[in-house]
Amino acid sequence: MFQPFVLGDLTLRNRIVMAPLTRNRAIGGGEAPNELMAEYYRQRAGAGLIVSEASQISQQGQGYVFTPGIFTDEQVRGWRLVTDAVHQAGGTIFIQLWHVGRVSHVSLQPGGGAPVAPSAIRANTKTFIETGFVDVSEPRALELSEIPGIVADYAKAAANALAAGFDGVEIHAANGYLLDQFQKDGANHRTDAYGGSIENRCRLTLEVVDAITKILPPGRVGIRLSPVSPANDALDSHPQPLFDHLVRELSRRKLLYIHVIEGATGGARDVAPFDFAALRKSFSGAYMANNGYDREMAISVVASGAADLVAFGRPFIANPDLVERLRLDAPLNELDRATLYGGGAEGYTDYPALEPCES
Ligand code: 8OZ
Repeated sequence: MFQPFVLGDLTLRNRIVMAPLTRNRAIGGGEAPNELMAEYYRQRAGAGLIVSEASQISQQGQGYVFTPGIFTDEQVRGWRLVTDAVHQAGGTIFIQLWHVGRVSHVSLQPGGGAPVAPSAIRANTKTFIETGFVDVSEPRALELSEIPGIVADYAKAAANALAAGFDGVEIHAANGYLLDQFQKDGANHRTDAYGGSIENRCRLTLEVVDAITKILPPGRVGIRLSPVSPANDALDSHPQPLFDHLVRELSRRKLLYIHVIEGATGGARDVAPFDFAALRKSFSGAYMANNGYDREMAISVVASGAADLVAFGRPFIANPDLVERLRLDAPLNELDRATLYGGGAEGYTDYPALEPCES
């Protein structure tokens, strides 16, 4: 786990990944990353790979206040601060490309309009806006004619990611956001080419993959999936055949990795039966395991060959030097939940690293 790992044409310093983590620090206007964010990521460059916090590909794709975007020139310039800082520290960083779909609020949408979704079904979930936590707004179903524009927004965001200096991109197709809403029959009741059969429900995700892999080689593109997670109220009645199909199609397209949330996001690993090993078996690229791993579980999943990479989320928030702490089996700092979302440096860049040993 602590040895370099060859991922496609990249050599990572170890197999430990910093998972994407929403922190809402793009507070200076225009949802652009800033020096504070660059410092936060620089501190965590000891990870084999950093996957950035989810970053909206368009204004329509934003669902929470102060999350960074990757669709304006100002945002690209802000991300350049981050990628330069991580690269100077010897790290590797991908950006996670995000469209929230129905998990949004009118106050964040262009012209104060309704958030968009595969179907006009409101999710039973909350978001946070400037005034605090609120129910998400009633969405409207996307017109068939609007879908090519969303695919084009993903492609433009991928081109922007290259311009900002990222080593690759991760497509966020998990946690009940737009692509997962299309994938899962609990949120997708469409009767056109994007609804109904498994093939139709995976169509948008695969169109996004195909558009992005015209901008970057597939060996620089990963994807995040959460087959059985109830996050943001998107569930499927038969997740195994759905995700077996999707992963076979991703394998055909030679994507770099699948990043799999095993169980309920940030919760129970055994929330529903699912054969994750079957996904690994049908995928030609790397398997990145995520969800509730500790040191022992991570070492064992890598040693058994069940995963190539292990992503840690919350432990990376409180432990900028997480890799070093895991290597030494040193104690971990505790997470402060009050400073997770929004605010400034407190609870963001002020978690201490281990004191260097005297030698
Ligand atoms: C926590 C808060 C807001 C968004 C996800 C992007 O669950 C998120 C997210 C997590 O994937």
